[in-house]
Amino acid sequence: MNIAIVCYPTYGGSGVLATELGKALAEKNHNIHFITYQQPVRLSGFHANIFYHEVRVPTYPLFDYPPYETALASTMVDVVNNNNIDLLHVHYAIPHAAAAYMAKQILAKQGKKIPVITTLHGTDITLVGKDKTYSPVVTFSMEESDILTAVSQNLKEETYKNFNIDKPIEVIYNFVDVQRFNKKPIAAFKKMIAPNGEKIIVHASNFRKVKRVRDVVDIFIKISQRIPSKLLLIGDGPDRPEIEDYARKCEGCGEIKFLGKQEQMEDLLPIADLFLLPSEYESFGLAALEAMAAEVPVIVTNAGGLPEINIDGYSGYMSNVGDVQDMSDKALQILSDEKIHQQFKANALVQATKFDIDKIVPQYEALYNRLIK
Ligand code: GMT
Repeated sequence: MNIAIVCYPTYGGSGVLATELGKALAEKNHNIHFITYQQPVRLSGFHANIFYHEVRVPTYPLFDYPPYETALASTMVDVVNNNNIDLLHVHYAIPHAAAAYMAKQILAKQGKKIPVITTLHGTDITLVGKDKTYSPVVTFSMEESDILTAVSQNLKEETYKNFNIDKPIEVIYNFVDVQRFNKKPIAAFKKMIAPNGEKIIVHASNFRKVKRVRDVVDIFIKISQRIPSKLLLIGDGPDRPEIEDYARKCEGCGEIKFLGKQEQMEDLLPIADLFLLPSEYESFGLAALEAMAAEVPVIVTNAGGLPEINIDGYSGYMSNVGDVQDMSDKALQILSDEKIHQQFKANALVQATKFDIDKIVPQYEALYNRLIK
């Protein structure tokens, strides 16, 4: 099949998932055409079946806001026409689903019928999409997509709760390439971070309010008062300056390292002893799943779709949003007993395997086959 994938190229989970999906499909001999404004972060190296089409947005003095959506729809039309595309798969509804609708109409006028799949990822529904500034367009473009998928059961329910739509939503969970993430920790790297065998705690996100990164620091402070440990904060975003400031001032926070954006998560995660994701909401929590695939137990909130991927007391623990005390108690329970820690590590891997790339990608392929038939 010739498939066009539209996504955000940045470090957010939706772009990561879309890129990994495209790469996996290319391995299965499909031709994949990524359409976005920048090379996606996880798309590096050459693959004979992968093509990247950059959306250029010419500016003009009149434009205070360059019309990205128009440029994107026009690029979609161009890519479909010139590459014999069978279907458009857009990730994150805003503005991709609306742009796909526009492209579809233009192509229909030219006599070409192109099916559109929209995958909802989370904030396109729960945070941004339901805002009334965007809601009418998001509702309409979801209805007009040929197939609508959500990355968790919770996101499906949230979509029906927040939008007046009748369209069926199919749940296809996010996935992880377990084989790639389940690597032996790089000993030299571990030694550099934790020279005296300290426990390594990791958090990775885009440092937005919804991630509650300050809770990560507070949980860490409580852990480090009892067990020598280091905290690696991976990623970047609007809350980072405030968190850095907080981490500089607090007692015992000298053990916190800000690594910024990192591409090779499969090299970093295996050195971790515990992963923290105390978010206010996660439709899924791909970062936690990647940690679990690297055999790292997770402490997460019981918000959104997180209970669908983490089993409380098995692959990690879950607490109420903001309950820093509970999360640090549970972290200490895992970290202070080697036998328990090893058991949680093994369970995390078992749990991650349920979302392995080999189980999920065929679900998308089946959907595509159904659609083009
Ligand atoms: O978490 C973010 O802010 C990024 C966002 C995105 O769209 O890139 O992530 C969402 O999609 C990911 C991939 O499906 C999910 O794993 C995240 O849970 C989800 N984030 C939220 O729901 C807050």
